Amino acid sequence: MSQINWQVVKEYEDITYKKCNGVARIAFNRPEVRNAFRPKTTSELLDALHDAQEDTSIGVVLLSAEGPSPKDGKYSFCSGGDQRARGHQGYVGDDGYHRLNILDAQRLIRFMPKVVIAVVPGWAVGGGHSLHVVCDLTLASKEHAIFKQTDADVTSFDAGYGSAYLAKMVGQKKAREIFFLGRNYSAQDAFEMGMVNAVIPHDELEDTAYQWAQEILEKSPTSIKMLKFAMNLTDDGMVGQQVFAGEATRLAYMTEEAKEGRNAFLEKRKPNFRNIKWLP
Ligand code: S0N
Repeated sequence: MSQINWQVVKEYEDITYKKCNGVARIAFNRPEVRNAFRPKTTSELLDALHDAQEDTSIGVVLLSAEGPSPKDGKYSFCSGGDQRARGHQGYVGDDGYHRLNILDAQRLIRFMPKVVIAVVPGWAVGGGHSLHVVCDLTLASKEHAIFKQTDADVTSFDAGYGSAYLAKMVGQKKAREIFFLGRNYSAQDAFEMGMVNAVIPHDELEDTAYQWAQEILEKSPTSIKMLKFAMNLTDDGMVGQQVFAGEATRLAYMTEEAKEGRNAFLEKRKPNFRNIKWLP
C-alpha cells in the first residue's frame, strides 16, 4: 500500500491531477480507450502542466495514467491521438476545429524548468510513445509496459520530437525500425535501447517514480534546470538557446550590476558600472 498522500488539485474529465510534497502527478484517465487523447484531453493536460510549471513548490512532474481498463483489465500509458476524434483535417475539438495541441504539450514538457518523468504502466503507443520520448526520464512497468509506434499504420505521424529526438536517443537504425515496422517492445527491450531509465515491478512503479522525484528534489533547482536546458540546447536550435539564455538572464538580474542598470534608468542618471569587476 502506497504511503504517498496525493492531494487532488483540480477535477478534470480526461485526466487526474494531484500533488504531494514537491511532486505533481498528471495522469491520463481514459483507460477504456488505452488512454488515447482527444483535443479536450490535451487542453486539460496543458492546463495542468501550466499549473505545475507556475507552482514554485513543484520540482518534478510525473506524467502517468490511470488504469487498468474496466473493459479488459489491461494497463496503458497512452495510445496517442483518439482515432474516433479524427476528422478530415486532424483531431477535432468540441468546437469543431482541428487541433494540433499535443505539440503544445510536448513543448511545455520539453521547455519546463522542472523534471518531467514518464511513468509507463502499460501501452505507450503512437503519440503516447512520443510523449514518453519527450519526457526527461522514463520508468516502465516490468510486466505491462509495451512500447510501439503505429503512426505509419494510421497516417497520423510525429515527424518532430517523437521520431527525430527518438533517433538521437536510440540511434538511427533502431528508431527507423521502431517507426517502419511498428513492432511491440517490452520495458526490458526499451531499457536496452536506452529509451527507458529503469524497469520496475508493476506494483512498485508509482512509489519508485515518487522516490526518484524525491531524490531529484534534494538537488539544487537552478542546477537541475540549467542542466536540463543545456542537454536540450544542441537539439533545439535557436529555441533551445532562447530557453537556456532566459535562465542566464534571470541569473544576471540577481547581480549588483543589474540593480545598478535598473536604478540608474529609474533615477534618470548614467549607470555607474566602474565598480563592477570584469571577472576572469
Ligand atoms: C494501443 C493498442 C496497441 C492496444 O491494443 P489492444 O490491447 O489489442 O487493445 P484494442 O482492442 O486495440 O483497444 C482497446 C479499446 O481502445 C480503443 N483504442 C485504443 N487506442 C485508441 C486510439 N488511439 N483511439 C481511439 N480508440 C482507441 C480501441 O478501439 C478499443 O475500443 P473498443 O473496446 O471500443 O473496441 C491498439 O489499441 C492501437 O494500436 N491503438 C491505436 C494507436 C494509434 O494508432 N494511435 C495514433 C497514432 N498517432 C498519433 O498518436 C499521432 C499523434 C498526434 O496527434 C500528432 C503527432 C504529431 C503531430 C501532430 C499530431 C496531431 O495531429 O495533433
